Amino acid sequence: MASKNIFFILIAALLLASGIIFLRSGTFVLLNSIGNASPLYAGPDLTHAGTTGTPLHGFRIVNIYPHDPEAFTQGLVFHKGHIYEGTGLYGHSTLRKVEPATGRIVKVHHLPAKYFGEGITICRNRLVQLTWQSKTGFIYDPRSFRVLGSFSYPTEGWGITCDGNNLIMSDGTAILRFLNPRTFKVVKQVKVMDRGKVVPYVNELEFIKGEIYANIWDTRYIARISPHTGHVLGWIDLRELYQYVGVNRKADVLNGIAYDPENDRLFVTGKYWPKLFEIKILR
Ligand SMILES: [Ca+2]
Repeated sequence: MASKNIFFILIAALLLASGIIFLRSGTFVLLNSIGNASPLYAGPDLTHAGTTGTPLHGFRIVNIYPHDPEAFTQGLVFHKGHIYEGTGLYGHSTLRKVEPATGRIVKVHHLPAKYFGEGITICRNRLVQLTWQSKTGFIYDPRSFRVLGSFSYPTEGWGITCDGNNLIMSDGTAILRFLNPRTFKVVKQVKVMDRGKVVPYVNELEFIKGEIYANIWDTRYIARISPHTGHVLGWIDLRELYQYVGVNRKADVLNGIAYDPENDRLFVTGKYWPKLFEIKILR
């Protein structure tokens, strides 16, 4: 009887040991695969910023406006007195027209649940909205939000803006592609670099006075980028904005840049942020 018990204890111990070995090897594989993945971008190298490095800009808050805290902001544009906003997530993606001063949504279009909405822009009186991994962009009448058509692209879709002639889109890498707004063919591309270092995760975009302003995903900085070379001309440090967003909320990263050229007003917000900020860049 005793030998039978010892036999079962041995079997149990063997099963336990092999289970532990299996789990450990599984964990090892998991850790190893994460370890081998390309490291996340840690943000701009500001070692020499403001001295010999890329210029670093502060900012001043001009106005604080309400923003829908349920908006997972992926695209932001100012057009004829209104903010146009694209939001993301499957089943929640929208295109909306918003009153800047109140945050009131005056028009909304819901994307089909299979699309994850991304950047938006208005180019030659056509509103364009990208989707994240569906390789599909939608074209709308900016007044009625009527879908006028769609186009496809071979990459992910992240941010989009318009330089007056071409669409400029980001895809999560350091590459910015310039597309003909009628044919959607790539006419040029640049790689975003900061003093020889690649800047990946280029996200929401805005073309402002001959430069491309870009949120760099998961950082609290906006890059000023030359559309000619892709070089970073300056970093805007928006870390201080986070204190106005609230610490106990689900507020996510800074994302969303819009510009009112007539009144030289710059607006920024973030995913699930309860505020839209009008700011001035300090130079
Ligand atoms: Ca924008």
